[in-house]
Amino acid sequence: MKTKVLIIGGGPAGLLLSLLLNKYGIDNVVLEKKSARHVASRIRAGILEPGTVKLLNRAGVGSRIKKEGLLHKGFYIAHGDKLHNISLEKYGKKSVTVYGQTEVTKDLMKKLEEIKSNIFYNVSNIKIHNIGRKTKADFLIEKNLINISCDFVVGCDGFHGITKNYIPRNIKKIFKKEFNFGWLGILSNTKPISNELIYINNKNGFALCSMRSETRSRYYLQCDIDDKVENWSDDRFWHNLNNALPSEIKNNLKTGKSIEKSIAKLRSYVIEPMKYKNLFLAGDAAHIVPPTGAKGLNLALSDVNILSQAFKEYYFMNSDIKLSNYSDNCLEKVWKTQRFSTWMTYLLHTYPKEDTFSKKLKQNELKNLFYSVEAKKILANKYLGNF
Ligand code: FAS
Ligand code: PHB
Repeated sequence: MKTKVLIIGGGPAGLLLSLLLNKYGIDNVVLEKKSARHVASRIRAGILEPGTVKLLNRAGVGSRIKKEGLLHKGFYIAHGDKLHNISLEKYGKKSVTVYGQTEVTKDLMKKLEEIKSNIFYNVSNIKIHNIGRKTKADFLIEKNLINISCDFVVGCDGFHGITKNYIPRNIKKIFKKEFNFGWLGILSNTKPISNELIYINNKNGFALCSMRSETRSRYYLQCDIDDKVENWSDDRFWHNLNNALPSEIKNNLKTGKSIEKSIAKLRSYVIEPMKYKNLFLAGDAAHIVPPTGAKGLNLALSDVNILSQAFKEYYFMNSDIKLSNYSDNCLEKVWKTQRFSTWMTYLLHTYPKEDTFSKKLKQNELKNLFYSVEAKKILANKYLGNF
């Protein structure tokens, strides 16, 4: 087999890259280790920045987002039993769209199937050879060993992927931070408590009231780093969430059976560079941000946008300038996003062993945020993806 761009990983980054390259007429193959069913069932992010919606539209997968996505003109921050509205429309002149990553993935998979793109699922044992020139890979599907040669390899294989391992140790620099708490998330077919997201910081820590539709809610509670889902019955979750809610809305909470419950670890992680010879990293394969700022998916698709344009210029304008600058261009936005997501996480979570001085500082920062137009403008624009 032969292709121009070999994409390792068929999550949102890999699928969107494949779709954009197909659109430009650039031959590519996606190798995904899980089944299509598994990939389409993952529950992850929920917020699309306006730039991401525009990009998905350009890729030809925007129609369901337009029909089913919920336009949100702002969100709330609850602190000290008060709700404070942060208007995205007033301070950032745009809105975000609530539309689950699961649905984005399904839309990408459907479109790629329609155009009969080359995606191999249930792939194992991928080995990449000769990074730099005459690059090829071999992999197993069931027990068949398949060999493929390519011009470029793109690692869209997420945090636990293999592609980053092909950047030599003496070249690669890893920056990481583990947060000593996690997010316990629940999905329920219940009417969301509010028509906009509510980020909560209270004495027990962080909580988030989000949604996937007008009849499906997504809630999160801050939990201990080593907590287990089995420690959390639905009743315990609803009881703790209710405690976290500001008094004025407690009675609006509709509880019900969870249809998904999971704990996500919070971490920040960046690999530099995101390129080595003809190997590129995009999305979670290169960086992880804490989900507080709703950035992970949006940042992953931003990398793909930059990389797809670079491939287009390479193949059709015979210019490798954008490919050469890919890593620097992405890392500029990656670190701004890390800064924003880390700040949102600091502001809204209770850190174990946090001293009283830091707590006072945080309360003052929140107070400044609620009463300063400038601070709201900055928050609204970063939340919209305008860094
Ligand atoms: P992904 O991890 O989605 O996809 C990588 C793909 O590569 C997977 O399909 C995997 O099976 C495949 N793969 C891995 N190793 C492979 C190998 N060796 N060979 C072939 N394929 C391989 N972001 C937000 O904005 N908001 C959120 O609330 C949020 N919640 C999250 C919750 C969890 C539990 C996790 C893990 C992430 C969350 N994120 C959130 C971030 C998430 O949405 C990512 O940013 C997004 O999935 C990134 O997409 P990809 O880069 O495609 O990586
Ligand atoms: C979600 O709905 O999953 C979600 C929303 C906003 C965030 C994080 C997660 O900041």
